[in-house]
Amino acid sequence: MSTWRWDIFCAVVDNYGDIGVCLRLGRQLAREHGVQVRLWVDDLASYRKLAAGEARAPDGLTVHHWHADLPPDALADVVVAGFSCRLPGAYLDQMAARAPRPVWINLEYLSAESWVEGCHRLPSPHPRLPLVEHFFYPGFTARTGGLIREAGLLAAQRAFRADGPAQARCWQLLQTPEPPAGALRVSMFTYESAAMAAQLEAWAAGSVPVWCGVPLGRAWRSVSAWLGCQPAPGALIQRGQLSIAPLAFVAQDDYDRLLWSCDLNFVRGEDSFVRAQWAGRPLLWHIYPQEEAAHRVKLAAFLDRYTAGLSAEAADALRALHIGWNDGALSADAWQRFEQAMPALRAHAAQWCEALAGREDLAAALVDFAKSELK
Ligand code: TRH
Repeated sequence: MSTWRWDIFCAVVDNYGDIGVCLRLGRQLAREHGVQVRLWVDDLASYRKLAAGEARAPDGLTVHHWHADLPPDALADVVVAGFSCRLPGAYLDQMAARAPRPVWINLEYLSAESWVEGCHRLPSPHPRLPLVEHFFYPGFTARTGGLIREAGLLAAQRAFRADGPAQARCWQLLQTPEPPAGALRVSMFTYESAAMAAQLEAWAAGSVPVWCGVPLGRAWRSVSAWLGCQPAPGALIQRGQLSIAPLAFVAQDDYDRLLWSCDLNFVRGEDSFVRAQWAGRPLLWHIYPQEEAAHRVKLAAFLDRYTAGLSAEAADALRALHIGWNDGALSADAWQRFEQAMPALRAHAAQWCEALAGREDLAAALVDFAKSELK
């Protein structure tokens, strides 16, 4: 469908997840489905941060600054509103005047909650214009839109894990020495957390060496408050059994490689949370906090799905660490229990990843849906 044109709109609310998801999707549509994609983002700086180091966008993808007067033309066959952002009125008018009318998709936030299946692909007519928007939900089951997963992702991961020089390049880009041999490797990409100090203390006082790599940013603020200093990338700070490495922020593909290199990944938001699942290793999800604690329901729904098939001890340990982290109050034995469950959690994470990889990915599901609407 190389003659197809897609417009993806991305309004950056905060942080990097909005552009992270839209960019990944745009890239994959261009690379694997041969469609022409224009990605309209209202904050180009956030795009540049994630794309840094990449030679260029793949053929078929162009990235544009979305501001009040743009885009000038509604030419696309398929229009995706990232995270259901509001499309400009003039653009909607042009969509309505176009024949045939474009397929209009509101790409929603990822949730493991079961109601998502009932809302996935639901149409909603525009109140004024002859247009229909469709709600499209990413998710974990066959009755949702699936997750972003590029072709060859798991093969690339296996190749990387067997490739010493590629691993060395990755540490170089992260501006840190390779972690000490034998240490448990943890990446820490969370928000600020009241639980951070208890977590770091548990590692420092533990029985095994732990290396914790922390990308500069929000998690780093909590880590540096605990350390009482502000070291730059390249430093390795020792506290008991714990070594802490500040990491440079790298391009998305290199962040994937960091996740592949670690035994345990602390992640957040939406995109890093999904990428940690593709890494096939244990993870801790620091969910994006929402009004009226709505995120707790979302977290519980994910934990219910994710823990199916785990032993009761491993499931309880996983839950305790997640709830402690997200509530900002880690119980005294939360880490020890998690650590004991690590072998079971590791085997489970690999199985979870394989099982998810057997489902249709989000880009393919979007293309199938658009085809069925355009026919
Ligand atoms: O940054 P996030 O917290 O993003 C979001 C936004 O807050 C958004 O408003 C909210 O709706 C959403 O979460 C749920 O977390 P996320 O989604 O994990 O996005 C981070 C992106 O940053 C992801 O694409 C990976 C990328 N990244 C890099 O490219 N390089 C890096 O070095 C690191 C640490 C991350």
